[in-house]
Amino acid sequence: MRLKIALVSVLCMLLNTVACADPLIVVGHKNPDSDSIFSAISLAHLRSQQGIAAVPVAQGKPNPETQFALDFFGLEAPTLLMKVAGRKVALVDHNHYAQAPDDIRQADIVEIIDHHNLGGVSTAEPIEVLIKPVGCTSTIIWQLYQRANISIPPAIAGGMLSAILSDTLIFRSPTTTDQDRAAAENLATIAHVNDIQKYGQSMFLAGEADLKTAVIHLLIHRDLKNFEMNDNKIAVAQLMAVSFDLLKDRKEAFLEEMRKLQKEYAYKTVILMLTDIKNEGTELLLIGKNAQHIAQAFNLVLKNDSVWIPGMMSRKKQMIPALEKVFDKETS
Ligand SMILES: [Mn+2]
Repeated sequence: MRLKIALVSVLCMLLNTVACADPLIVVGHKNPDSDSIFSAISLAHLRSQQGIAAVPVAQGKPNPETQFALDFFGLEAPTLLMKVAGRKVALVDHNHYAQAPDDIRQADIVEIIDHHNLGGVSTAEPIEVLIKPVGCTSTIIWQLYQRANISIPPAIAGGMLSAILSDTLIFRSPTTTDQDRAAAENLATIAHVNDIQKYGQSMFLAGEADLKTAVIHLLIHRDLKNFEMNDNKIAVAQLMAVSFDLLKDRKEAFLEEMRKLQKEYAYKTVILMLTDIKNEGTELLLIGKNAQHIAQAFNLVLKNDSVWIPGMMSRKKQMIPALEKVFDKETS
């Protein structure tokens, strides 16, 4: 098997055929998190092992948490690539146009592997799509490795483990499934991580090391996602921390930056979820005319542009569905 792949690559180099020269681009969402980075790395490796030339790319630099994991396991960050027109592309960890490269409509999407709601991507040809309601895209990719009976290099396994711990908040998020736990345990064994909890905590701490000092503008964009709901443009950012005070202390500065963002990009609503990992809840900061309606959707009242929602941990599973309902009744 290995020999066959090596031969194929040598042939590719000699012939330099179009198919070989134009590898599959594997890309995660904008403002990439650990899952977007490690899903791209792990899927590109899997496809390469299966004889499909593939390269992982990212639409942004790794955040401090992801960089910690890359360094810990000795992996390189994927190359930055914002333009994909004319290329063959696999989308991982997203399937919304708003989160894909800007010129994605001029690209040839050939595959989607994700764990988010279907977001309206359409294609001219039938493609491979695998979307599952699990806690992390890396869990789905782990299952693909199992099915293909292809072994995962320890470093990549460590990256995939980090993605699962990040997305599931070390299995605390309501998005966590038994499949995520099974994948994480196996990946930890491959990556020689003896204590999953301990590793996860050191990763989160590394991720929040600069919450006190980082420029507010950069912090908000660290995990900001764009959504279109009923023709309304919405931004929902999320920052989470074990040391929650580091976030709360900067609330006024966050709100000021959110007002700027709303004006600059004509958002109907800008939302920032400040999630307290230890006490399991979210301080929701809301800017927009319908901010009070959003608070009411949770039977709460907005005060000073913010509201504390106990138990709120997941943008995907808790926040976005609630917003969809509010915006269903909202005109643009
Ligand atoms: Mn993810």
